[in-house]
Amino acid sequence: MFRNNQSRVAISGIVGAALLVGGLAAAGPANAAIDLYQYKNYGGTVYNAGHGYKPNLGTFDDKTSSLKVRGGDVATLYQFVNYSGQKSTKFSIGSPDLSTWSFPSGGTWDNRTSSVY
Ligand SMILES: [Ca+2]
Repeated sequence: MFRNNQSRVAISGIVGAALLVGGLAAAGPANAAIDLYQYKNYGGTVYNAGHGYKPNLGTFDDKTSSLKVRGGDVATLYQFVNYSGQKSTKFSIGSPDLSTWSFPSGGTWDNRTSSVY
C-alpha cells in the first residue's frame, strides 16, 4: 500500500513537470502547427515551421507549394527572408496549391516563400 502511494506521487510529479515544460515551450495553442510542403496537395518534403516565426527557411527557401495550418495557428508567407517583400493573406487552414494564389507583382505564390510568420 505504501509503495503504491509512493509511485503515484512520483508519477504525478513527472506529469506535472512535463506539462510545465510543454506550456513554456509552446508559443501557440497545443497541437497547433504550420507545415510547408515541397509540392502541391501536401506532397514531397515537409518543412515543419512550428508556430511560424521562421525568418529564414534555409534549404526550403522558395520551395513551398502547399501548406497546412492546424490547431488555431495562422501563417503569413513572405517573399523574402526576415518577413520582408510581399506578404500573403493570413492562412488559418492552409492551401493545397499555392499556384492558385496570385502574387501581387505577377505569377503566383508557388515556390516564392522565404520566411513565415
Ligand atoms: Ca522568396
